[in-house]
Amino acid sequence: MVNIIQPSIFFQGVSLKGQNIIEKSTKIGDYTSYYLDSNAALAQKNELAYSVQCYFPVEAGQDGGLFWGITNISSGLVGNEFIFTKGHFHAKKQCAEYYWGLEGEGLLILMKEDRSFSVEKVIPNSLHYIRGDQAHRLVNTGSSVLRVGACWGSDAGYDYESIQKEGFSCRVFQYDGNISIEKV
Ligand code: PAN
Ligand code: ZN
Repeated sequence: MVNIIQPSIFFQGVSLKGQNIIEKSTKIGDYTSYYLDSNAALAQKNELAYSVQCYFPVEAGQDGGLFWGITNISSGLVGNEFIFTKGHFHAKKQCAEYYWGLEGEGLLILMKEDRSFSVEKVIPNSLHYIRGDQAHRLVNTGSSVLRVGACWGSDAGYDYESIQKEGFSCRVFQYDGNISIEKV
């Protein structure tokens, strides 16, 4: 008799449910200094900025494994700046990642170490290949939650430090109802 293993992880709409799904929430107050208007960020410190549901089937750092996640970014502004993820480089610069749009609308900022950047529109069913040498940040420019799927190597690791210190060379604002993408 072959024992058929029943699936233990399911999509519920655009959410991931099941065994071993880890959820992590980040409030605006967890990264106030990342926003241009850090005082506005402080005033909104208790607001949820984004949550991530992750599936880590192997240990972090293990060569050749894959991690999977869904990021849910709140809609809204901090001052005039749209809410975004912290963003990071991968510790291993050869490790790429896929993002894809599930719900809502936003922008993916991709920045190389020389601070040159490109901006991709994220919409439902859009697929985004992030090269290993590109820092990546999602910005919710829409009026509802932006949900984005991700798949990356378990050995990729994270380098948040350079973004924390230097920031991204591109910021996205709203002025008079218009989206303004600015080089900084
Ligand atoms: C994603 C990100 C997720 C949250 O799973 O970790 O969107 O963004 P920050 O990690 O920048 O806070 C990913 O890119 N993993 O590699
Ligand atoms: Zn990543």
